Amino acid sequence: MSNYHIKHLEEYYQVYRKSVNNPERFWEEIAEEHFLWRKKWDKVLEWDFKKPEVKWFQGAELNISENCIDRHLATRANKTAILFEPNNPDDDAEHITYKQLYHRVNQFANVLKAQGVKKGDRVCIYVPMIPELAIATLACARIGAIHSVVFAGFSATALATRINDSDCKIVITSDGSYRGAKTIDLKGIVDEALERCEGVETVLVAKRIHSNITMKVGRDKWLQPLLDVASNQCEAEVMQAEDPLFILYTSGSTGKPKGMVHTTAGYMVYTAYTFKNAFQYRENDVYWCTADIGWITGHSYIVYGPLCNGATTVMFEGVPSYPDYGRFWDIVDKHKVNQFYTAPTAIRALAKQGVEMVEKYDLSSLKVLGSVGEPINEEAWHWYNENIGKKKSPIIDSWWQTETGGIMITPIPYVTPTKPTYATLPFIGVQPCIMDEHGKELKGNQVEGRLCIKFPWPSIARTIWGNHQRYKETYFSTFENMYFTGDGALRDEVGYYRITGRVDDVIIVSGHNLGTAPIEDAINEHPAVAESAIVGFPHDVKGSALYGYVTLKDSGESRNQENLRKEINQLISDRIGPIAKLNKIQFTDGLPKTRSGKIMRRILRKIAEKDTSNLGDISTLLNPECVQDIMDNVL
Ligand code: 7RM
Repeated sequence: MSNYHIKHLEEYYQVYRKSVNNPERFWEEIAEEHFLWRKKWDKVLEWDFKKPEVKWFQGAELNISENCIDRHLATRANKTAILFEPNNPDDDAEHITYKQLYHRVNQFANVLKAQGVKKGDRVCIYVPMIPELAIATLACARIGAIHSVVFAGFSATALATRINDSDCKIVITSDGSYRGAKTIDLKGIVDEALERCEGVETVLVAKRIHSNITMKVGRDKWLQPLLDVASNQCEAEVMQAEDPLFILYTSGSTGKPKGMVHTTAGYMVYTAYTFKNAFQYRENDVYWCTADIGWITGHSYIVYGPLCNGATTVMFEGVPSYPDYGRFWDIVDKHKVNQFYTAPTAIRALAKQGVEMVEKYDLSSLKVLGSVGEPINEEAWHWYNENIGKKKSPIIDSWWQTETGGIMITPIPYVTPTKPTYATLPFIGVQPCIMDEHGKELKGNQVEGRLCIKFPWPSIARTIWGNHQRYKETYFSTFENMYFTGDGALRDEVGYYRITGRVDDVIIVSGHNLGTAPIEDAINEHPAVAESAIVGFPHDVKGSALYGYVTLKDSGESRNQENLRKEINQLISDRIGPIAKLNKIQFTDGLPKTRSGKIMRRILRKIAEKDTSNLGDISTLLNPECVQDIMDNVL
């Protein structure tokens, strides 16, 4: 039996038990059979959550770019590695084969070397979703430079903070980017950011929109002419298993962003293994994850996981609404996509458009649907299942984090029976547990509390760049000897996990612990409602009371708002109980969201508490403009 590809539920349980009973033996087998090593490890695992310290495959030597590319050349040279779908649907898609990717990554790696980039240097990549983005990350990996990809929708301030925190000397960017009907002046944003970044010596600029930009002499260089003269052969740097591969910033609930550090071998083994199984990828499948490579989802499941498996991975430059809301389905139809991975926020936005936008397209190629990023509400789950999967494609509601590097709790499609809004079972090798507020583990089924992980998995982030103390405090100090996720979860009667949302989203009303997610689910069942977010605000009697922000499918909804409020509270009362009824319901045109689509409850909470003196930096939001409007209409 090959443990690498799980095909039945019994097999899942059997392999899971093996992975927990003897993790070292288990991961060693996976690592040995499916990857290319320059030298094997001396020790599989060394760990201590108290320090905290985790080391996988110590002593091993490898290069992840060889695993993503070179290793496939013998059998897959002419297979499409990256299928690039441009913003404009009238432009041709680009099929980059493994052979071409090999040459382009090597050229890019040689350009970086020529610019003086060395092993261990940090390289900031601020590039939109064009092939150069994936190629730049792989080129860094090839020469052992640590990439720090910053999502190309972030502001100059956010970019500058990230460049300075990890002390990058070089920035890779483009003249601009396309976003639906708009263009964005990326280079202008870089110029503004660099006024605050003294350490940056070089900026490499890819040409995308052919705009008229200024190039600072001595600092800025066009990328293409350098690539044109670079050799397409570049020997891969030999890396130690625990050498950092990349830094990726994730925003904390307070303070400056945390630069999560992922290392080479463990990250590679885990993302590759989860990709294969969580998506049931087969050799000729076309896989598409709609995330941006600027997020961990893109790092692990557009670039590294798929390419390590020799997969065809779609990279989409545009947005779901351009030229119209049928774009995702148009792409699925056009490229015969087999696995489709997206976020609940996108599903809800598309569901709002009605099924006409879906019905125009042939979606019969789809075999697996994925969801990630936040809890998927019932309503969205069913819409996805019925209209996109036609009740034939299992939905994998996959829970994980920037910090975990790879998928942690997920159904395995065609293996684990799904249940709406449940991430279901831990992935192989993952040992979750549920803790109460006092630090006691809640054993058995039908329990609810805080989600922790007891034992290291290969792709756990090793530290926060430049601040190991903060890493320790954030993840290893709340519960002894455990990794604390910051999320709440429940385990049902059969052992399935449901993520109830960030623990800071738990609101205590008259002594009852209420998670925001189930209340939002109930509200979203109302046919007029598009999205909702619940926060707490101080209340004389109840301690906290509930404040709901609701957006309607038809924002011009002429119905009486008072009636709508009653209907919404009736629904909550029916689904959860009268205790969860909302004291205040504010209708709004938009909810503040992060660029990756997570609702910023922190801001909504402050507004509901009427404490708007310090909302924090809202410039990195997707839609900062809605904040003022919400404040103006607060109840
Ligand atoms: C992959 C990613 C992590 C946080 C995490 C959760 C939430 C992610 C799910 C989910 C419920 C899911 N990384 N989250 N996936 N909540 N169900 N399937 O999103 O670092 O950007 O965010 O996202 O709160 O802690 S992330």
